[in-house]
Amino acid sequence: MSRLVVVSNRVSIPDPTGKGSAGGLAVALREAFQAYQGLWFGWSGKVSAHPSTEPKMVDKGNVHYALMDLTSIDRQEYYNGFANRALWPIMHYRLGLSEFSRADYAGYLRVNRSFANALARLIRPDDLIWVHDYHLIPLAAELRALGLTNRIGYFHHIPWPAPEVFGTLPGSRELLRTITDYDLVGVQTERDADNLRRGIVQELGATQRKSDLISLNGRQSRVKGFPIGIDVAGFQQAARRPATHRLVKQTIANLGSRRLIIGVDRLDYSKGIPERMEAFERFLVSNPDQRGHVTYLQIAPTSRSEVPEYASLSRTVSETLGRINGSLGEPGWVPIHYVTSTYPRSVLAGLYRIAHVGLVTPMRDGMNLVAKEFVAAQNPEDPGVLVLSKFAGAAQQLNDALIVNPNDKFEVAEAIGDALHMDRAERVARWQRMMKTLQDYDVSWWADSFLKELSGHKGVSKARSPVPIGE
Ligand code: GDG
Repeated sequence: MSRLVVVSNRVSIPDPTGKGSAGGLAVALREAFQAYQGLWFGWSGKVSAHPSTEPKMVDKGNVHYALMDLTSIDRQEYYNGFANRALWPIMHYRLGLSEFSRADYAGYLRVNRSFANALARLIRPDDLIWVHDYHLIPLAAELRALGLTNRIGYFHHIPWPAPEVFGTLPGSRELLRTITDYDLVGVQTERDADNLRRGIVQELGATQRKSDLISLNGRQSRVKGFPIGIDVAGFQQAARRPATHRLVKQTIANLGSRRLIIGVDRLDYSKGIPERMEAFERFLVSNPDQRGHVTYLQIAPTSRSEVPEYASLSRTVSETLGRINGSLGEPGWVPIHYVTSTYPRSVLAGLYRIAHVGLVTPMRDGMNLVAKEFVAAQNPEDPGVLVLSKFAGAAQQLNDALIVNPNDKFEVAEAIGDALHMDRAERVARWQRMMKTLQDYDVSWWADSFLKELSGHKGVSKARSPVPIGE
C-alpha cells in the first residue's frame, strides 16, 4: 500500500478550538486527511534568519507534519510577491492588479527548489505525492530533477484562466512546462481544465491525446476537473442547534424580527465584497419598505495584509460601508454589520442556519466552499436561499441557487428581493436538489477520486496507526 504525502504552502496542524486558519484548503485537507495515513509537508508559517534545510517534524494522530521555516526575503518574494501579487491576480483575471518582479519570481523558484530538496529525503519509492495550489507549481519539476519517479499529482484550488490571460504573465511558459511534470493535474471545473489544456497545447506544442490526456516530449499528464466538496454531515451537525452558541444567540436577540442576509469571505478582492455591499444598497434604495427589516452581516477575516492591494481593499470596504450605513441607516438600525475577526466553525454554521439569504458573489472563485457550507447548514423544513455568482466554480454544480453576475448590482439586488420573497415550497425543492449534489460530491468523494486516479486505482494506506518516517 502506498503512503500519501501532501504538500501545501501552509500546513494546518489540527486545532481543537476550531479557530485557526480560515483558508479553504486547510478546511478541505483536514477532512480528507482523516481517512489516510501519511505525511503533510510545507511552510510552518514562521520566519527565521537562518532556517534549517531539514524540516521540523511533529506527529499528530495518523499524520506526520514536516514544517519548513522561511527567511523574511523568502516570504516576501515567494509568498507575498510572486504567489500573491503576480499569480493570484492573473489566475482571477485581474490583469491590472498583477505585479511581476524578476526578483520575486527567482524567490518563488528558489523556495520551490529548497522545499523539493528537503522533501525528497523523506520520500519512499511507492509514496503518492499530492501537491496543492499555485505556490508550488514547479515542485514536481524540481523533484523530478532530483530523480524522483513517484506518481505526483497537483490540485489547483483557484481558477485557471484562458491562455490569452495566463500568457500575459512573464514566466508563464516555463510554469506551463513544469505543470507537465505532474502525472495528474486537478482543477475545480471543466472550464478550468479546458483553459489549462489549451494553454499547454498552444504554448508548448503538446498534443492532446484523449479528452484529458496531454503528451509532451514522451511524458503524459492528465488534466481534469475534480470539484472540491465539503464535509456535509459534519457541517449539518455543527449547524443543528444554532442557539447554543453565545454569539449566535446574541445575533438572534439583536435581529429581533429582522431577517438576516449573510456573507462570509476572506477579505480578498476576488470575493467582490464592496460590489456586494453596493448591490445591497441598490436593493434598499429600490425597496424602501425593506429598510429596518433586513440586516446584512458580512464576516471578512483579514488576509494577506502585507500585500498592498489588500490594504487598499480594506480601505475601500470601510469607505463603502461607512457611506451606505451613513446614508441609509436610521437610529436603531444599521443596514450592514461588518466584522473582520475569525469565528469558530460552529458559530459560522449557526449563523448560516439563521440567515434567510446567503450572498456569495465573488468576481471569480475556483470553487467557493462558503456557498456549499451555507446550503449544508440550512434547516430542511425552512431553508434559506443562496444567491451565487456565475463566476464561482460552485455555480457549475449548484444551479438551483439564484445565479447572478456580480458585476451587475441591479441583478444582484433583484436576486436579494427574489430570495427574500421565495415561498417555502420552492426553497425546499431547490435546497433538496442542491443537498443531493453536495452529498454525492462531498470532500471524501473529491479526495478519493483524485487519489484513485493518481494511483492508477491502486489503494492508498488507510490504516490509522502512525507510520515512522524515513523507514
Ligand atoms: C481557496 C479558493 C476554493 C471563512 N471565515 C472563517 C472561516 N472561513 C472558512 C469558510 C470556508 C473557507 O474558510 C473559505 O473557503 P473558500 O472556498 O470560500 O475560499 P478561499 O479561502 O479563497 O479558498 C476557493 C478553496 O480554496 C478550496 O479549494 O473553494 O475557490 O480560493 O471553509 O468556512 N472559518 C472559520 N472562521 C472564520 O471566520 N473557522
